This record gives sequence, C-alpha cells and structure tokens, in this order.
Amino acid sequence: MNTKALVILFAAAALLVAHNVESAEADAKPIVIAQSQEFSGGSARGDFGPPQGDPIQAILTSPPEVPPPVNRDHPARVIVELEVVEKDMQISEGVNYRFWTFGGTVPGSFIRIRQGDTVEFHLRNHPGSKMPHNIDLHAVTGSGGGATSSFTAPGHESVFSFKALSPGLFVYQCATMPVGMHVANGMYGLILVEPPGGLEPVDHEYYVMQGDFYTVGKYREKGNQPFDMQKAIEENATYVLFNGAEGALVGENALKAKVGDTVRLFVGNGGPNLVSSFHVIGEIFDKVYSEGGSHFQENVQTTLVPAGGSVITEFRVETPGTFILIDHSIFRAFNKGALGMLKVEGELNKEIYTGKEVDNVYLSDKAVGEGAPVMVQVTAAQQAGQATLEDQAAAGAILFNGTCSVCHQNNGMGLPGVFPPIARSDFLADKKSVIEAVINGISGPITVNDEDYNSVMPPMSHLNDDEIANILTYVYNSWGNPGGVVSIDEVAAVRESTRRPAGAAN
Ligand code: HEC
Ligand SMILES: [Cu+2]
Repeated sequence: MNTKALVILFAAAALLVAHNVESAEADAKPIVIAQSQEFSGGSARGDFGPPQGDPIQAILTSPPEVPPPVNRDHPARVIVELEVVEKDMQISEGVNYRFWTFGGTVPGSFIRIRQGDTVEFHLRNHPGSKMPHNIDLHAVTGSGGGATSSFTAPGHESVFSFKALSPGLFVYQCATMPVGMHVANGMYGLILVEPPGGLEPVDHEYYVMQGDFYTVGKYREKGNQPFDMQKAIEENATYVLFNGAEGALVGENALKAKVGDTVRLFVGNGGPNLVSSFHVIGEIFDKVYSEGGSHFQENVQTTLVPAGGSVITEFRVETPGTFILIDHSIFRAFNKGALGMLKVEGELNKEIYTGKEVDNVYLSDKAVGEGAPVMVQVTAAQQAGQATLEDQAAAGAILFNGTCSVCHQNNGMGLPGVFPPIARSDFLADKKSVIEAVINGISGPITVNDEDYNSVMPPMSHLNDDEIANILTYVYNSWGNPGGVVSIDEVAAVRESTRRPAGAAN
C-alpha cells in the first residue's frame, strides 16, 4: 500500500469518527432544526416553533376547487379530517367504475396549510368500505409519510400528527397493499404547504389532477367496468383522465376565467404509472413551479408532471376562447380522455389573436358538453334495450362530428376527388361492407356514384359496437339516404367475422 492510499484511508477513518461523535451529540440534545446553517433546504428552516393559538379546522375542497389562502403569520395546530369512501361513479358516459376515494372524489379533497403548521390528521374509513386503507402524504417528513401510523380498517379511525417542515405542493396517496391497485382506483390528492408569506394573489386557483385507469372493457365500453390488474401491470391504460372522469372539466364543468384574469393551476399526477406532459392549447405558462417546488421557470409550453408529483402553473389569459388542457402524449388526450377545458370570456383583442373559436371538427365528440344529455338518454335506453331509431341517430350525430366529418364533411358530401360522399352513396346498399369499412378501413380503388377514388380510410376499430351502430344509423337516416337501423348485433357480427390475428387490436 502506498502512502497516498494510506492518507486517504486515515482521512476516511477520521471522518467516520467525527460523524459518529456528531450524531451522538445530536442524540443527546434536542434538535433545533431552525438554527441549522448547514442546509439551505426548506425543511431545515421550516420548524417555526410550537403551534400557536387555538387548533384550526382545515377547510377541505373537492376538485376543481381550492381552499382559500391560509393568511396566517404564525404556525398553528391544524386538524384535518378525511374519510375514505369506496363508491361507484361514472368514469365516462355510461361507464361505471368502483372508485376508492379520499373524501368521496377523485382526486381526493384538497388540503391547504402553512409551513411550520402541526397537522393533526384524522383518517376515517367509511363503515361501508370493503378494504383497509391508509395515507402517505409526501409533505410528511417521517417513515411512510404517515402510512405506517394510519392503517385503517372499515369503520375505524386513525390519528397521527406531523409538522409540515417544507413548503410546496405535495401528493398524498394510499399505500395499502396492493398499493398500485389502491392508487389506480383513485386514491390520491394534493396538499399545499404555503411558504410563510403565502402565494401571490391571483384571480382564480384550480385543482387539476391526472390519473391513469385500467378497465377490463375497452375505452368507452359501456356498463360496469372492473379494474384490470394485468393491464395495470403492463401500464396499458384504458383511460387517462383529469379529475377522475372523462368530461370532468368539459362543457358545463369547464374551468372559467375572464380576459385579463390571472390563473393558477395546482396540477398533480396520481399515476399510478404514467408521467404527464401537461399542456394548455393556446396558452403559455408565465411561471411554472416545476415538480411543485420553490423555484419557478418562465414562459413554458409543456411541463412534466411525474407520477406521484405535481406542478404549479400560473398565467394571465389575454384572449377569449376555449383553452384545452391536455396530456400532450396526444393519444391520451383524444383517445383516452385526458382533456379538459378553460373557458375564457371577454372582448376579442385582434392585436393578439384574430382567429376563430376552437371548433368541434377539431375537438370531435370531446366537445360535447352540450350534447351530453342526449348521450345520457341514449345510453340509458340502449342499456335497457329500448333505444329507438331516433335515439341512435341523435347519439350518432354527435359521434359523427369529428370522427367522420373531418373527411366526409358535416353534410356527408366529402371532397371531390379526395373523400367520397356518404350522402346518397351507392356504396351504402351493402350494409355489411359499410360496417366493415368503418371497423377495418378501406384502401385501394373504389367507385362511388360512378366516380373513382383510390385513397385510404383508416380503420376505426377503436370505436365500440354501440358507437358504430349509432354513427351508421345516423348516416343511413341523413342527407336523403335510404333510412333503416344498424344494430349493435350487426356490428358485433362483422367485427367477429373479420377479426384480426391475436395481438392486433379488434
Ligand atoms: C381520414 C379520412 C376519413 C375518415 C375520418 C372517415 N373516412 Fe370514410 N372514407 C375515406 C376515404 C378516403 C374513403 C375511400 C377509400 C378508398 O378510396 O379506398 C372512404 C370511404 C368510406 C365509405 C365507402 C364509400 C362511400 O363514400 O360510401 C363509407 C361508407 C365511409 N367511408 C364511412 C365513414 C364513416 C361512417 C366514418 C366515421 C366513422 C368515416 N368514413 C371516416 C376517408 C375517411
Ligand atoms: Cu387504499
């Protein structure tokens, strides 16, 4: 061994000894984190002493609402009471899912406290629950983030306390085995720990949280849909959603603001699996507090929200219109539900933007805030086996918009030489071929009303049998076409007889 190596060895040993002495000292006297000079992190400075004044009951809100600012200049004892409820809710129109929730909503209730607060956390598990649950708050400094002290059987309550040492926007979640399943069923939410000065005032604060969901049936397949463990393990999400349901932030449920307002979005991602590329179409984030931390980046288009992580975005809305919130992993937005809306009202400022409103050709049936009552009625009728031709055509009209109209146009006339007409088309005479065209697409030369086309219609196998039946019933009863009904059974039969090899989508 040469001398250099020896020196290094000695230095390491000396360090070890010093370290042991230090920790022995630390054990002996009370830890005064507030006086530590060694770390600049918030937790080192975040113990502002014992809670002052009477205990305060925390105000909890359901998404997309956010509790009011804490507005306090001292740490307090804050009591949080949260109840776990397992309940059936719609994950998409006509699709029922058994969610496990913190506070009855997905995501769970929003909690807002101040750095230095001591939180007395009461976790209740509703007597009607089938499962035990607990809570792991990422705002907690301590083993399991609270999970180890909050395992709660149905009909029971657990209480534990923690001091919020670090400011930031934190995810909370259930951490009961099988953890992935509890999270996949909607067991997550956000807790905001304000820094002592609070956050800058804005006109609107909203709570948006993404999650991925795994059902046995495919996207929008109606009825009760159980959780699919295998799909979850494979990270093959059926739905990717904001606030636990397709349409939770669409139409009447859209977030709202007026031109000139400042907006702050508290954005979380519960996962369990997917990372979100959070984007608002037509808006640039003035500030982004990446990962929910203390520093901001400016002028951001798309920001990553990790699974089990968060982000705070702030922006001013300068023009009126509908701004679309999406996960920019774009199939998730248009084919799995990760789409919300911020509706901004006010005067058009042509110096900034001359354009027209986002139209439904671009948004397709995702835009159907107003069409929702029709879909609700038709779904119910169809499930009862009582849908009339008119019902089917009404639902089909909504689905046709965007799905088919981008090419065949709203009036069914297509575009000369490019997209054949489906208004008074002689191709419609063979119903089976029409169904097959939608499920499997068509390519190569075809002749429609004596005109030759040689193009490609992409397969639409992602549509469900009822959706195709409704669209085609609408087509057969529009623009002077011959009429008649296309039934779910007829679509199912064609899908079955033209099934693609195992592994391919059907
Ligand atoms: C991306 C463009 C596009 C979309 C979207 C589309 N089609 Fe087509 N469609 C075509 C093209 C192109 C053809 C002709 C294919 C060829 O030349 O082989 C066609 C052919 C057809 C035909 C047979 C020919 C005719 O005109 O009667 C029918 C029926 C049809 N489409 C119905 C639909 C329906 C219903 C939808 C919605 C579920 C739809 N299409 C969506 C492009 C599209
Ligand atoms: Cu749980």
